[in-house]
Amino acid sequence: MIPIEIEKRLPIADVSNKSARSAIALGSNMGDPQVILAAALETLAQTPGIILEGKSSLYQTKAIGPPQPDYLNGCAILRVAMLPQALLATLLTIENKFGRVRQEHWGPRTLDLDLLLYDDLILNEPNLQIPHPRMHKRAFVLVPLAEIAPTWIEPVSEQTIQNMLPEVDCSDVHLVKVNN
Ligand code: PH2
Ligand code: MG
Ligand code: MG
Repeated sequence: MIPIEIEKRLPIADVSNKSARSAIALGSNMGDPQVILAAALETLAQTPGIILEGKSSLYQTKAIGPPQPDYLNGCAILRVAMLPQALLATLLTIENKFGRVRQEHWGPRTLDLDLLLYDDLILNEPNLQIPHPRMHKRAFVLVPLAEIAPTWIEPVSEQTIQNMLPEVDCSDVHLVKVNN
């Protein structure tokens, strides 16, 4: 199904020819997170219909949720020739390829890929909300995203990422690996 917001903006016949810019968050706190996030980015870059346009540094972050190891978090900017639901399905397939087993809510995971932004789209579907509904509260998302997309306007708050950053506590977000 073509999301109604996109349908309104584009004649249907054009949709498959258009590309969109999307921001995603990456996280891992099981196995070797640095190896897993590097491999996940490489997998995304190799996926048909996805161009990896940017990747942030990686940060060690204190886990939010039940007690569990620290996370390694980062963000990436993708140029995608797919609609949001297809992109979500692609991200879930990559998570599964890295052995993601859905267990505890907010519990530890080998790889988590969250869709944050898709152009200036606002989408509310049962399985997919864009912008990600909690991104504005999460320093582990805003710190890496501000590195690679500081002026992107989050369409619900209509604030740029760099303006959202001072509203969150960044004291538990520590640079581990500088983007290269
Ligand atoms: N992801 C979660 C739950 N808690 N905490 C941090 N620091 N980083 C995450 O990526 C994270 C989390 C569920 O997706
Ligand atoms: Mg997540
Ligand atoms: Mg997720």
